[in-house]
Amino acid sequence: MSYAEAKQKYAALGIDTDAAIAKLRTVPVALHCWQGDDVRGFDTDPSKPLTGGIQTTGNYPGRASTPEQLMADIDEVLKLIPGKAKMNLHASYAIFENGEWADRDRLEPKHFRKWVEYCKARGLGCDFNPTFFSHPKCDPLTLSSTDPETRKFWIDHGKACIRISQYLAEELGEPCVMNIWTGDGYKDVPADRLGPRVRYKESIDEILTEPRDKDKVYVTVESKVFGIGVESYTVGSAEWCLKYASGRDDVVCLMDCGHYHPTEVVSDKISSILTYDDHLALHITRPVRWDSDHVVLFDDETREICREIVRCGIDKVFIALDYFDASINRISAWVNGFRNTQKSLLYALLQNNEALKKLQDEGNFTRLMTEQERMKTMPFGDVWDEYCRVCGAPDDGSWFLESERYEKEELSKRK
Ligand code: RNT
Ligand code: ZN
Repeated sequence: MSYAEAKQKYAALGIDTDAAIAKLRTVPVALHCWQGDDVRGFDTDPSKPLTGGIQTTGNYPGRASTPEQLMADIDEVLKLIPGKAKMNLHASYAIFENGEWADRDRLEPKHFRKWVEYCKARGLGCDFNPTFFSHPKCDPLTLSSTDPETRKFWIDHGKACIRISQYLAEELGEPCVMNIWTGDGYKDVPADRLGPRVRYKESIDEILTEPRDKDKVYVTVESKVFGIGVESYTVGSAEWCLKYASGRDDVVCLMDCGHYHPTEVVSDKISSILTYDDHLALHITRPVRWDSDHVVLFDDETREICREIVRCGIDKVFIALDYFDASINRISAWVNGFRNTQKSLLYALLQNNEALKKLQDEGNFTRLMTEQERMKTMPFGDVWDEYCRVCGAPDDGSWFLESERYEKEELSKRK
């Protein structure tokens, strides 16, 4: 009943709520496997600290420490979220069988066979990330290292990851976004900023000589402003990545909300890139004062990002989540962030964009402000509830009970 009323109210503004719901159900949002285990992965000593300038804080009990636990946790998340998810894996989540182990430059598709089985059984596509951190060969530079052997190791890792991405795309029948991010940089004022950036370019050029179907594997480069321990200089800066992607037709820019100066916002950058490019990739996260990777909320900036995604072309943007909070129940962290992203996308699909754009173009800014404010108290919650219902997902009032049950029966038993 309340949905029928909400539907009418939106229809009076020319907005089709059923169409918005149907559209959102087709838009993939990549679910990052690394929220479940504090970015530890399975291929190196999990007791070693995370490197590459990123850090998780908190020691909430229940962290997944085996592939089986991580997969079980993701299953729990999938039960509690509406919409179309796809997996997002890091190379460090390789699953070795029969006592075998391979270093990052030797990773093969078979090390992701179990993930392929997992995704197939759940109808999920999968994105992929080479892991250029938390490894003894981070010197701390990787692709921009001065040491040719170190550079070669990481180039070979990148190439191996292209082969794995191709395998994931082929097996799962959905394109794979392969994102290159490194924490390469310096703690203190460098004497040579150009050298590492030139080497970075040469290394990524070399990685991209690896054959792939370019309509199946989309390579992205993710920029950053600084990391912990690399505060003064980041090789893959915003300008570097923008220029790199614009210099090639087979590389897409990836923007992470936490990778800019504190008053910069990603929402304003989306249209600049899509003025020139067919595609753009995002890591949706929430920076609190810095690149803190907090759980995504249904907040102003997330809504504005989603409004821009919808206005510029929702099918042009590869949407992925990227946060890791170890201070709260990790399943709830995952579910809240995914649901809030979905909520923001649905909210964005329910704007009367055409009418608002017309007001802007006519220069009627008084009315534009008034109409934009009016949209904020439309009965959005009823449409969201309906969306969850048609997706077969629990509503906002009930998913947490199931998450609590899982915590009690499963997570609390983990060492
Ligand atoms: C780090 C980047 C990067 C990572 C993941 C784990 O600052 O945001 O995307 O968070 O690859
Ligand atoms: Zn990121």
